[in-house]
Amino acid sequence: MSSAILNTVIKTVVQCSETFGGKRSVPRVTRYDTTIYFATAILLRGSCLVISGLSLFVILMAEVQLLVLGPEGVGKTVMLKRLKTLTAQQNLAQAQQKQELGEAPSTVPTIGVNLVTVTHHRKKYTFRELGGAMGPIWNNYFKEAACIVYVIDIANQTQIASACIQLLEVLSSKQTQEMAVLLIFNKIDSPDCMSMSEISAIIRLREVLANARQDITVLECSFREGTGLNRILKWLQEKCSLSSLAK
Ligand SMILES: Nc1nc2c(ncn2[C@@H]2O[C@H](COP(=O)(O)OP(=O)(O)O)[C@@H](O)[C@H]2O)c(=O)[nH]1
Ligand SMILES: [Mg+2]
Repeated sequence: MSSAILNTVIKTVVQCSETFGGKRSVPRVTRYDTTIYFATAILLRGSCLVISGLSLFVILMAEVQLLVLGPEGVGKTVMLKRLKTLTAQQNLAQAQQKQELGEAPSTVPTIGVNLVTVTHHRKKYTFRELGGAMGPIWNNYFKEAACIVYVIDIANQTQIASACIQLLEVLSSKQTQEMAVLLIFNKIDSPDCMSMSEISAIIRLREVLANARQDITVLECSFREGTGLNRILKWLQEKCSLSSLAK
C-alpha cells in the first residue's frame, strides 16, 4: 500500500516536471531521486511483509478456547482426561493403535469449571468444562470461546430430551452462530445405548443440522474404551485451529 502511494507521488512529480519543461522553479526528478524513491518503497514493502508474517505467526500460535457442555454424567471429564493422556504420549499413532490408554480414569461430578489444556501439533487448546448444573449460565461463557464440544450420553434415555433442549438453546444463541460445534454421542460401548438411527430420530438430528448456522460435526464415541479420541484431535486441527482468528 505504501509503495503504491510512493509510486503515485513519483508519477505526479514526473508529470509536473515534464509539464513545466524542466524550468528552474520546479525541481527536475533525476535518476538518483527515482532510485531513492524505489529503494524506500522496497524497504517499506519488506517491513510490511515482515509485520504481517509476524502477526500471522502470533495468531497461529494463539491458544484456542473451547467450551465443553452437556448434562451431568455424560463423560465430559473422562474425555478431557483421555485427551490429556493421549496427547502426552510420545508416539500418538502408536498409542492409538495399541490402545495404550489403560483403564478409564475415575471422576467425581464437576462442580463449577474444569479447565484442561491440551497441546496437539504444537497448538494449545484450552477446554473449559462447565458442570451440568451450570446450564442456565452457560451463555455467560460463550463470548470467550471459539468452539463448542457438546456431549450427549446415548445410554441414558431419560436424559436425552433435556440434553436436546439444551443443545438447541446453545445453537440458537446469537453468540455461537460462527462457532464450530462438535456433537458427541458418547457411551456407544454401553449395552443400554441407542443406535445412531434411534438417537437421530429422537433428537431430529437431520433438521437440527439443516437449520443450524454452525459448522456441526457429529461423532460417536466411547471415552471409556477410548474410541473416537483421534477423530476429536483431527476435528481440533481441521475446524478449531483457525477459529481463534474470529475471536
Ligand atoms: N459405559 C461408559 N461409561 C462412561 C463413558 N464415559 C464416561 N463414562 C462414565 O460416566 C460417568 C460420568 O463421567 P464424567 O466424565 O464424570 O461425566 P461428566 O459429568 O460429563 O463430566 C463415570 O462413571 C464414567 O466412568 C463411556 O464411554 N462409556
Ligand atoms: Mg465432569
